Amino acid sequence: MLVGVILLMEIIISGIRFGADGLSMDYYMMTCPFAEAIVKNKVNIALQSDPALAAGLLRMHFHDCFIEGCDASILIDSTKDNKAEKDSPANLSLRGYEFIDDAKEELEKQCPGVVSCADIVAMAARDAVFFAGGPIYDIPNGRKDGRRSKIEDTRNLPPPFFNSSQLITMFRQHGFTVQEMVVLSGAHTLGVARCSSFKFRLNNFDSTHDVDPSLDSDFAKTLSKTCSAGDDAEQPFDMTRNNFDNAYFNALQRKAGVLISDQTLYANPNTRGIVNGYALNPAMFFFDFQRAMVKMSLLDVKEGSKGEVRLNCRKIN
Ligand code: HEM
Ligand SMILES: *[C@@H]1O[C@H](CO)[C@@H](O)[C@H](O)[C@H]1NC(C)=O
Ligand SMILES: CC(=O)N[C@H]1CO[C@H](CO)[C@@H](O)[C@@H]1O
Repeated sequence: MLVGVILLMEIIISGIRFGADGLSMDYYMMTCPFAEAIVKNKVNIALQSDPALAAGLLRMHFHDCFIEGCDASILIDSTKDNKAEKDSPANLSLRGYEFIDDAKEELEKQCPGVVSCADIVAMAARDAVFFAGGPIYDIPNGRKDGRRSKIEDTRNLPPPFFNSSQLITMFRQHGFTVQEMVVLSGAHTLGVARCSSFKFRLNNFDSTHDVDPSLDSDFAKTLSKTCSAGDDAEQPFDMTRNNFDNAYFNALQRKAGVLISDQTLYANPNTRGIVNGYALNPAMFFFDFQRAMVKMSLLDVKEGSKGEVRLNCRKIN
């Protein structure tokens, strides 16, 4: 009897629709039962030798999903006839490609032609968040890999100088609420930005200010010092760059956000309350973050014949 009830619940849970019919929890249960475990294990091992990879994997998933949907288009290498997303300036600092290749290779050995690159990116981002100390959550799988990757599509990515209304508009176009935009920005609890992404805040900011007035003056000195090492010098978003925590939101309250697009969330009264909430309550940040991540992982996914399972993540079959 109990077994029957559990089975029934399993069926109901795996039957939950995500607005993406071809996707489900346990998608690989019959075809590649260890797919999730293989990715999780690989992420765990990789982060032990390179904790900064967590940020790379998380950002890669975001860039993938915001351009052409979560279809691993971000992984395609350019060819002589096609400049791919990868070669856009907005993407040059992405890291983690080798990790995805490595995971794909292992999965191809275990279950050839079954696990899509798009699912690997989504699972790796999810596992990276967890191993960095963030929330644990489940995502449905079954994303197919896309056949298009064009440099010009990267204009759908938000640039670092956007103010909160521009961010709100861009995220709304992808179906996200204001609160979801703010909580997803909390991904900047991991990783770094390079000086080229924020140096315009430090000199000749606008006609009346030399330095961005939304920036704390001591923190402005810290950023200038970072930039004295050149455009590629890295500035952590918060004091714990490899820990998934709410320190990012605390930094915004101190006017120590690295990008304009970070600090604007506190400067603008429409989003300040949300920032204050997450700064005060890390559990609420974690809860809302994982929900928004599941939503992001379903953006315009390709199902069935709309895509393929790439054999090499860098090349269309
Ligand atoms: C709200 C709009 C966003 C803007 C304008 C933005 C912009 C940026 C920029 C400019 C960088 C630094 C790139 C560099 O200088 O090398 C960066 C890094 C990063 N972004 Fe975002 N981002 C946004 C939202 C997101 C979202 C939604 C996620 C994930 C859910 C994300 C995850 C990351 C991560 C983890 C890093 C650090 C990467 C590393 O250290 O390798 N970002 N972002
Ligand atoms: C954001 O930037 C846009 C374009 O520059 C501008 O029209 C708008 O007034 C700005 N909004 C805020 C809240 O600063
Ligand atoms: C958004 C972003 O990261 N843009 C940078 C991408 O890389 C080029 C070249 O390194 C920089 O000039 C951009 O600022």
